[in-house]
Amino acid sequence: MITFYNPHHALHQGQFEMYRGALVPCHEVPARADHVLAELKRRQLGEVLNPQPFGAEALQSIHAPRYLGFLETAWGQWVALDPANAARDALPSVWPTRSFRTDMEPDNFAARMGLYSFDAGTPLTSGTWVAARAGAECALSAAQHVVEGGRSAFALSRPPGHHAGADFFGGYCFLNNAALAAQHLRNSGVERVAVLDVDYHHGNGTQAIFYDRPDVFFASLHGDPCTEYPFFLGYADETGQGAGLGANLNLPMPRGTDYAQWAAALEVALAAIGRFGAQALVVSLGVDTFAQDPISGFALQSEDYLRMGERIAKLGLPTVLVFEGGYAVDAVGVNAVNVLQAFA
Ligand code: 6XA
Ligand code: ZN
Repeated sequence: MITFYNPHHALHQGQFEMYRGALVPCHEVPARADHVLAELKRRQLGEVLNPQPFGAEALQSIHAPRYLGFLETAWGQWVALDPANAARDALPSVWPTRSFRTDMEPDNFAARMGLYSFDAGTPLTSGTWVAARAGAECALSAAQHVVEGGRSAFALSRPPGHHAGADFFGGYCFLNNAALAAQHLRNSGVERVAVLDVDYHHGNGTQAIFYDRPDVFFASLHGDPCTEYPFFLGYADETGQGAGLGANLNLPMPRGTDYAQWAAALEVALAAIGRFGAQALVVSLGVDTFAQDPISGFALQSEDYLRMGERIAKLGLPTVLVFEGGYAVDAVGVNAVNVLQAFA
């Protein structure tokens, strides 16, 4: 399996996230990707390449230009407010909820942070834009590899992407790497693409991006949003809208779900992807379903990721795998690479 690795990922290094009323050290740390890279190399799983550069059009295939413009310039604006800000990350603290307007862009920086985000757990740092853009280029490069006839490719993207929408960040995500890969496949002539999201958390950004489209099927296995982040999307009755009706499948599961239960839901998702007639697959590969994950509630064991990779490979589709969550830092490499090795 070829890997596209983001050489700039460590430039995004948040200090604190808001959690239960306190600023706590970020869970989404550079060591996560370092461990995956080390394990890939240890098992000699295949070439590791830097991504190719892609222009603004590639990002604009999914993201709103005004949002991209904000992300690119946000750090400079944050430091311009106060030079002391250079030593602290920017976190949003005010949001336009129901009854507020979102069609205009206030001048105030805090207001724009809120306009373009949905939580206070996602710090924007000095290197966020460069890291997120290179991470997106990993996903685009992996998709391009598959377009050129490769059976599969892994995007070792960091920061993750599946919570990011067309014009908002949150859930540690800024650019939706999986959506960018899926759209790149579409733009390259693949008519029907499926996204399978196996991260513990519902991929609300990916779902929202494709919700009214019949050409990209989104299937997600995740912790029940009644109790689990991101809470406000990911329910089983969300099946798509308009031309996209029937092209969205949510399979929420309770805390404590083990691999036997999880694998039964995977069968449901894979059968639906088969019926949809997908010609290529994008996997949002989060490994925060691991029993020891510090912020999640499923009970998967390291060996289960081998079974997961083997089963997804049986679909027989050209596949782009994109790294998402997983915070049991010491086990993230083994678990993610188990999926990749078994897939390959
Ligand atoms: C709340 C939890 C964010 C979850 C991020 C994640 N701060 N998403 O792993 O897949
Ligand atoms: Zn997650």
